[in-house]
Amino acid sequence: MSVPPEELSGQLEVRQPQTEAAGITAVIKSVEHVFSRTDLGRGWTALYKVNQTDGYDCPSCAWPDPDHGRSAIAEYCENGAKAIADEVMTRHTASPVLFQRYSVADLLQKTDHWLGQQGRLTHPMVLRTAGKSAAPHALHYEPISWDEAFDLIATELKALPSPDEAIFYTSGRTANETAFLYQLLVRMYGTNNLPDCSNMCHESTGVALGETIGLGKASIVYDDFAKAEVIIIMGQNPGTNAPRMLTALEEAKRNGAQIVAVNPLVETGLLAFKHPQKVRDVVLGGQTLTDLYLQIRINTDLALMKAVCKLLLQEETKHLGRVLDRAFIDAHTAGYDAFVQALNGYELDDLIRQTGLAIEQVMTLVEAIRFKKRIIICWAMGLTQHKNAVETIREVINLLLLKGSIGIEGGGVAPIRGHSNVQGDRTMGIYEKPKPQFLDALERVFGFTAPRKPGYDVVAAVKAMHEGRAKVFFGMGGNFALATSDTNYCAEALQKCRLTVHVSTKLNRSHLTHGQTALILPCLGHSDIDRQASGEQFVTMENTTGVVQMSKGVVEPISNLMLSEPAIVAGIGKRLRPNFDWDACVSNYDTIRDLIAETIEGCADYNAKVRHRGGFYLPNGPRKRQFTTPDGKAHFTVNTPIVHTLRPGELLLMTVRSHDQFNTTVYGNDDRYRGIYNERRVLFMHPNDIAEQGLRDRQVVDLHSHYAGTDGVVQQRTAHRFIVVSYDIPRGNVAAYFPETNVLVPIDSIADKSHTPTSKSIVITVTPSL
Ligand SMILES: Nc1nc2c(c(=O)[nH]1)N[C@H]1C(S)=C(S)[C@@H](COP(=O)(O)OP(=O)(O)OC[C@H]3O[C@@H](n4cnc5c(=O)[nH]c(N)nc54)[C@H](O)[C@@H]3O)O[C@H]1N2
Ligand SMILES: Nc1nc2c(c(=O)[nH]1)N[C@H]1C(S)=C(S)[C@@H](COP(=O)(O)OP(=O)(O)OC[C@H]3O[C@@H](n4cnc5c(=O)[nH]c(N)nc54)[C@H](O)[C@@H]3O)O[C@H]1N2
Ligand SMILES: [Mo]
Repeated sequence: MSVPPEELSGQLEVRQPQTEAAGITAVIKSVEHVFSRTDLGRGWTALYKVNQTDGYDCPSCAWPDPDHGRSAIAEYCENGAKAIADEVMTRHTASPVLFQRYSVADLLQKTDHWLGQQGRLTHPMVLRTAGKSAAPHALHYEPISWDEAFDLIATELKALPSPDEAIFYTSGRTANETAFLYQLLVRMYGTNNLPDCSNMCHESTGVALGETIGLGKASIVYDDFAKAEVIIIMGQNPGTNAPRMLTALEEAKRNGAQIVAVNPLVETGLLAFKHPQKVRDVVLGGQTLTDLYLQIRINTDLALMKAVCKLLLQEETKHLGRVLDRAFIDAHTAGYDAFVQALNGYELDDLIRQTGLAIEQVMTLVEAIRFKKRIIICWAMGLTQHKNAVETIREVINLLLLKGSIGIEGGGVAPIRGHSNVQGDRTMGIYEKPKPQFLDALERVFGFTAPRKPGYDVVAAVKAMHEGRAKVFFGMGGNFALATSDTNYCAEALQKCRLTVHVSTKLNRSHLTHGQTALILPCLGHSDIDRQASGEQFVTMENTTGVVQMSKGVVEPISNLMLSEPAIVAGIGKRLRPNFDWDACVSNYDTIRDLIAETIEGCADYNAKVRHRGGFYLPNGPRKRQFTTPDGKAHFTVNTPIVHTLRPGELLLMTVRSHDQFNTTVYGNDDRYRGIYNERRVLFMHPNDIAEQGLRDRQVVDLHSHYAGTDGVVQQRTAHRFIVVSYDIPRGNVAAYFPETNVLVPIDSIADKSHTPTSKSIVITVTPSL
């Protein structure tokens, strides 16, 4: 068994969804979370220093810190506090005693919540299955020394017939220094097999923005929120996943901005916000945030964008020169005529019907932006994880280009990143398809021949392991087995490896779906003090708006056997490529930063610039209307909506995060804002769909996906035991939490071009559970 146990708590409680986010409850919850898991001194130190200029980067999301004036209390939110509590907790440790007590098979029976609750990993551990009895209950992880662990990894890597048979995954908490050193080692070894969590996250954004404006990052800075006239938030749940964004939205609102939400669910954080640090809000009630809530059907955002563009073109004929920015279109863009021509081929009614919205609602949005230019569009996983995600995001760009809203104050594109340093990891070269210029720079600075063949992304990596084309898996953080699609297939893939290695802070299911030999290597987290030969070190991270700044741990590591991530990379590097001075890099991270400065564009004087209070902004062409496409223009594109025609009994499922989780780390079983308590195995469903399916509210059901493989044979995948909850969601659409539902997403069901698993549109059927 590799999927999490499919059991119900038996204690589900459903209340009314909340109508206001944050507030004093959030403050209490956050403090509770930290102090229930650690001692007072550690807890305060950790909370007090998060996101301060002399502190460390919150391990939760990638939301930027204000450029001026950080809150004196602390720049953290409830969910940041949970992430911190999870990292600084001292009550328990996942030490060798735990592994002695529980076999791998025992641990597999536990829930992910339980695994996480065991606390920080303290010792390097090894599992050797060769020659052991096949009985899974006999298999235990045992302690191993760091030297032996490094030797083992180097020996296995050297023994591979080709470096392309090894896979080096990265999750998004890894700092720039680690990321740079790690990709260097991997490329010196000879492969570009560097898949990362971006492949499952904002890859569609990167592809779409790369094609249209030349840079796959946000074009706005923090202060633009306060200057915007309209902010459109599509497919994102900031109240849960980027709570500090609500502060920026509140400020925008106070300055007169209109806020529009586009989401199949009415998410609490988008409705109203009580600022926990403002007495007025706490006493009098919070700010209403959203002026217009468009409760759209799943994956019809492209149709909505098209309808809006069509209406804007009509408005322009009525108000000549006032709606579109002709000067910008003429000077800075290409492809306008083809775009308009294709748009003329669509009927407005057809487009709007797909979305499930009323024409009046769409018209309200058009009226909100008709004469405005300072428009920001934000988005996250609700747009990126569909088959046509790249085209949907390109259509968002079409709208902004019509309005001339990119590269101006208070306007632009704002994809909201997930993991705290996922953006920095890419800047540092964690990418399976590196640009030739990047590899040229590596060769110039380091004097070796870099591999030029593109490597595997996440989905390609899983298939390569499953088909025996890759034999070693190395994970720099993350929880690969549970985060990827098709959980069982992915677990089988890992189990076919000769060696699986995980550099981790916490025990997770990927450690339990292991290769023939497996290693767990415990590393320091963001909050831990990192001491090396030259003294205490800091690292650097990049946030959503492209600001790079320092992060320095503040609490004493709970085990002296943990190593920093750079030290782990160097330990392997010394054995694999001994002619490079890995020790110099580890003894003082300034050495790594000097190498970053020499290699990476925009990072000159890195060591000096990151020492400035608040860090520095990386170069960003689109922000200055310098589009870094081959012809220097921003591109209009022609995109086609997908019409989901569901057969009787079929539903379209999106997999979302609860308020009590960080990706695969489950902090608790509540989802307070949506009114769900004590249970994660729930299926949100429209009351009429419940009736139509012959079900009743709270009935226990199994979910099935049906997918024709490349051979045309339809395969059924099942996730068992979910409780139907009647909810305000469009007809035909359902929602459930990830990762429990990943088992339903077939490995081949991916977005065009970006290859992101289609985690937000899975056709399923539902049957009563036996
Ligand atoms: N506390 C906490 N913070 C996190 C994370 C976490 O797990 N916990 N994860 C981090 C990571 S890695 C990421 S990537 C981000 C994720 O942040 P989000 O993208 O906000 O996360 P999801 O829960 O996947 O929510 C997607 C939202 O899109 C909506 N949606 C789904 N399908 C569609 C659609 O077709 N159209 C539209 N318009 N909306 C749709 C859903 O209703 C939901 O509100 O958060 C980061 N921050
Ligand atoms: N169905 C479905 N699937 C999804 C998604 C979805 O919306 N729906 N979202 C996708 C997205 S957006 C993402 S980003 C991926 C996430 O995929 P991953 O990044 O692979 O998963 P996480 O759950 O964030 O990883 C958690 C583990 O990271 C380790 N860890 C935590 N902090 C550190 C650290 O500082 N250093 C190291 N070395 N390890 C650390 C801990 O051991 C912990 O168990 O999942 C994707 N999968
Ligand atoms: Mo993500």
